[in-house]
Amino acid sequence: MTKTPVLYHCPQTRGVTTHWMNEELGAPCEISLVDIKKADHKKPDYLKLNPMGKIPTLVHEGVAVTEAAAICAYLADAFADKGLAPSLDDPKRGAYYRLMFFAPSCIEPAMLDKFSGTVRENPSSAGHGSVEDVLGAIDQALETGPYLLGEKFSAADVIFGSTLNFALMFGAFDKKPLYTEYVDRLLARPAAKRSHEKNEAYANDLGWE
Ligand SMILES: N[C@@H](CCC(=O)N[C@@H](CS)C(=O)NCC(=O)O)C(=O)O
Repeated sequence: MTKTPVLYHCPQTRGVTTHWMNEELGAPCEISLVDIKKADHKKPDYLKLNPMGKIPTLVHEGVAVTEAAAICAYLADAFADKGLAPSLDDPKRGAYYRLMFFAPSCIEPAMLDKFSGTVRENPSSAGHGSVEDVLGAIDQALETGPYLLGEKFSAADVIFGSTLNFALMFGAFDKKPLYTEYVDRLLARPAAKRSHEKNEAYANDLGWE
């Protein structure tokens, strides 16, 4: 690892997920605040890094990584000594990838369907199927615990847990104990608490109410 990675971040956005990941790793990234309320994320220099004009973005060794799940996966591998990703020869690597990418591919669109009241006429043609199928798969992923891969916390929990937390916070999914106990376990982690405190300070620094 030569250069310091820069995490372009804004409080109260999905950037909070990657900020928490950074804290889990001992905060190796420099944080560059992007004020979404001033539309900094739509300025030409930022759009060169993230053509979607979305938060978060990571830049490392001159390469931009976008998409919160990709950033978490990238950081877990870049700082592999921190043990947040199973090693390449660990059989758990498959479950790790599956659950990490299940969050943006399936949990997030199911959450948005619930918000918008969208009922898919043909769930077979939707990548996430139906909300019921997604909830069933979440139940199965959480039934062993305490973390997705069992006893060991991983970057997959950061993405999966953050996405589930958003869905619960915004009332998309029922707050059943299987979900709330898992999310509470994650939010009680020292790194998640530190991230929360720092994000409150960032919002203050940006002059947000
Ligand atoms: N698929 C992206 C989604 C990122 C995203 O939607 N970020 C929101 C904040 S939560 C954003 O930047 N919205 C600003 C906009 O689209 O103008 C990811 O997972 O990183």
